[in-house]
Amino acid sequence: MSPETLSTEQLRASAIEVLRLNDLGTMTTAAPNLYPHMWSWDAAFVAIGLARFDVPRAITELRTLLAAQWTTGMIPHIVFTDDDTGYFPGFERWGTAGAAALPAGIKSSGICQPPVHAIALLHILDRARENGGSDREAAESFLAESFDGWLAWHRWLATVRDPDRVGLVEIHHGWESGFDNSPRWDGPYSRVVPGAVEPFTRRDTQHVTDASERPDDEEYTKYLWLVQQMASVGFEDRAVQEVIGFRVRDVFFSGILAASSDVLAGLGEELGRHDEAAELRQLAVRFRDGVASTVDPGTGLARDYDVLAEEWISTDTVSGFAPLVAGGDRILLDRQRQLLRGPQWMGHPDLRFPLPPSTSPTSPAFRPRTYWRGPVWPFLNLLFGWASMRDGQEALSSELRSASLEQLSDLKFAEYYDPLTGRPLGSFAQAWTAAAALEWIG
Ligand code: 2M8
Repeated sequence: MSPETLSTEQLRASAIEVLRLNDLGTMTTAAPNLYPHMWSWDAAFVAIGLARFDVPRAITELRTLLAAQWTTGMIPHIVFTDDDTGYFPGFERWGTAGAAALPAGIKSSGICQPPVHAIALLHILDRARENGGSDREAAESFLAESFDGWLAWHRWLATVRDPDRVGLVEIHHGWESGFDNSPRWDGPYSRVVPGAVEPFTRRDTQHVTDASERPDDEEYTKYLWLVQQMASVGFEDRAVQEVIGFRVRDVFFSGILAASSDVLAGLGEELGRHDEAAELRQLAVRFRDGVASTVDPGTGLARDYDVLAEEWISTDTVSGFAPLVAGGDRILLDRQRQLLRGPQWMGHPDLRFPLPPSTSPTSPAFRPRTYWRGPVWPFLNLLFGWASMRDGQEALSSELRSASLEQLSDLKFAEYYDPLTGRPLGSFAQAWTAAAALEWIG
């Protein structure tokens, strides 16, 4: 259906229906079949969407996630529901049951995902304050109740995952980046040599039209080997760093930590937590500088760093725009915006919609239908839109908004889209895609 014939109200109603469909009461599944559990950064985007029509439910989403926080401060990347049969690897296979830092009664994975949560909390507060009354009261009391949890999360990332204080977050699995099989990780994964991995049966390939949209079995073997390595030391932070075969400084994760730390600092100031707010502002500066330090002067894109191979990772992927998320230096950001709108990215002549693909169509690594190797991810566009508004770049935000609304008017709420044909791919009724639609509608 074209956007002319589809009313905003229809799009909104369908997006709400998707969030209701995925709602298990106190958590939202990332997708009905492919992802029947709660994912950390999905939950944050879901909360942004929920806040557009149900502030108390949005608060519940973040509260559920925070209840799974490990005693170290880490927020796990998956919080499992009791029905553990639909997804692989489930709780049993993760082997986190024996981890000393897992809170009692919680079933979770043993790794994390990018910290978009403070940004979600800010959205909830903004909506609640517009609504006033009990929404406002609930959101403000949730802020007071949860601030220390988010603070512990940011502190854990800044210490355990940046021990050398370089302003870049170290990850130990492609899943931690959220960009699972991006060309960013081809180099590091090529050096992961799996030992004996227990036999496994995947479930993900049953829920997509074409299995080649997903990572292959060889990739999965490496993913599971890394999980086994972590489990072998009980997911203890220091020991994991010693044994793990994948250590990468993730620039996009770091950009999110910078942006989110600034937001959390602002919320801390509201609560009169001035020392903690000052600490968070310093973190924001450290990670913003860290991100800026990775920019390749030739390409203008930010880069990841492979700690074990001691080398920069240069790929034409959307993570190269981490400075736009982190904020900061005007000259750098102006140059990045120009690049983003240029012919390698949003301005590429073959694109169905002018939206950034996960890998540039001009890159030899570009695969238009394969997961994180080329498709457009709607939730990422929302993140870039938010950062643009924060930096007073209304024109860019509005370009992203109108193209996104057009893309999402197919009402499939797909996990990702083919950038060239606009075809919806991966899971349909994906929760964070519906949430992005709701937030774009406003
Ligand atoms: C995808 O990742 C999971 C593993 O965490 C998977 O493929 O099984 C990624 O797109 C990730 O970014 C996302 O959070 C998750 C749920 O939507 O799916």
